Amino acid sequence: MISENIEISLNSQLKLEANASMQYLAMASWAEINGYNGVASFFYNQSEEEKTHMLKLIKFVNERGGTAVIPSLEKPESEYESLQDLFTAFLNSEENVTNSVNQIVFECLEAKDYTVHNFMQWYVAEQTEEEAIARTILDKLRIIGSDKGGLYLFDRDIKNLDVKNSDS
Ligand code: OFO
Repeated sequence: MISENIEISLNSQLKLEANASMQYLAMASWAEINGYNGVASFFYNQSEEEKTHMLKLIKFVNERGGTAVIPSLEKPESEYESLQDLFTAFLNSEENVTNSVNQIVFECLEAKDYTVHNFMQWYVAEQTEEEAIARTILDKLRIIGSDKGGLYLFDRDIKNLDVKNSDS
């Protein structure tokens, strides 16, 4: 059985994952409209991943005797100035999720709830990986700048990252 406070935190985490999923769908759509099909595929994939993160939480809360609250959807940001802008928003979103994951881990330790603490370790590892991907991509984009040929190759090559990504 989970405590009421932890149930509230897990429910707010699953809402964050749901919003991230919608946010990445909007990013995928922006990329598609702007001719970056590789980037679009990266974000469609990310959106699916976040949905699975949300589902994992829903099932866990229900299995532990709590009640998962299915959240309403917030309208995501759908305008971006550039790929740099898009991936900066991606990193910010992931950092936001990481902060929330860390906060729950802290609450678990305080409440001595080692079951939820153990469950959350999967999210800790996942966030480390996703933030690293976001930073690597931003580093590459910084080197490319506004070079059109570079952006074309970047869009083509992000598919390789995509494959690695879809394993998680
Ligand atoms: Fe990357 O947000 Fe889920 O965990």
